[in-house]
Amino acid sequence: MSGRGAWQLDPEDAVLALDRLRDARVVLMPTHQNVDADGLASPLAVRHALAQVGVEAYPVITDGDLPSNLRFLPGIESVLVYGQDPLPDYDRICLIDCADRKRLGRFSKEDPTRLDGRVPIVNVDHHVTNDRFGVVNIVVPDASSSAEIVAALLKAWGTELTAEIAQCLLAGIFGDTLGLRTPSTTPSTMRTAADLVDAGAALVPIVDNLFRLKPRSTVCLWEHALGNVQYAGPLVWTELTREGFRGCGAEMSEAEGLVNFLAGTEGSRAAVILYQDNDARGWRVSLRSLGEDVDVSAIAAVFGGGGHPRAAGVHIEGGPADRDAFLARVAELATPAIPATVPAGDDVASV
Ligand SMILES: [Mn+2]
Repeated sequence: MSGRGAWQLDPEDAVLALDRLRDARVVLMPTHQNVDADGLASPLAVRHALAQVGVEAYPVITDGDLPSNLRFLPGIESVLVYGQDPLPDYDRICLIDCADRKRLGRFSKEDPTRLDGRVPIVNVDHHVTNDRFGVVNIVVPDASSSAEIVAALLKAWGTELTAEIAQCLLAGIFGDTLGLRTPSTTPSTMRTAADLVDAGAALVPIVDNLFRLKPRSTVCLWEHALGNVQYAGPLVWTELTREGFRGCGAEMSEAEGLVNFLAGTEGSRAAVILYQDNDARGWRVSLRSLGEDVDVSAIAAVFGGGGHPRAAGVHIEGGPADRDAFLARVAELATPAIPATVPAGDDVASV
């Protein structure tokens, strides 16, 4: 395999991961906060695969409810919702698509020792900021999605690629690549997608549920968000308040496509959406870069966040003044550096 974005799974890592999971009684697969298609469909695919070798595995939603647009995924009835469903007695953790094991919603917040390594963690991810916290780490930043990595992993495991598994994996790939449209989409992403369709994945439910169908509450939420759009230097930004969500009867996942919509705004360099926390003590922030010259994962890292160069996230604490200071700093960081033109011999103090 060669060409842009070519990567290969380390076969030894694949074997190690299977060894670590196959001898488990029960594998728990907590998903990242505000779970998306890749974050849920990839663990679901692994659940189906482990069932073939007689191992039980359960994906867990770690904050909020099951997003309604992901209910079409095969096996969704096995997904546990933290705080609603009792957790099974597990002896292995498999984190997929989780760059940061400390940000797993209430699962990590209510008992951080769950992720201190006492229960061995298998870590599968494609975020460049993943700090390889597992006993086995399969981290491939060049992969478009965790689902693309899992597709390679299951091939290495000799898993039978059923229609259910194919549907989960294609949903994950489509979710993260916006339907094979992002710069992270490579020829091999497309080949994997084609293989999944060959194996029985159905395109229409994926496109309908991830991109086309929306409840009226989503239109209401977008109206609210677009009505508050502001421009600050190189930034286009908006804020979604608790009242906005409540007034529209909308859930968090209904805002997902908004930041990508704003990221197409000509004349800006980065798009920012602030989602007010439920306790109003801060904001979850989504960042998107409009061009290759702005690395939003580097900007997010300044504030303790992370992600990909073109799409990143961070959490900020405080009130409106902290929010404004944050936006001013992000605007500064997204502004192209002006080459130094200070004439030789000039006094620094006069600059
Ligand atoms: Mn992902």
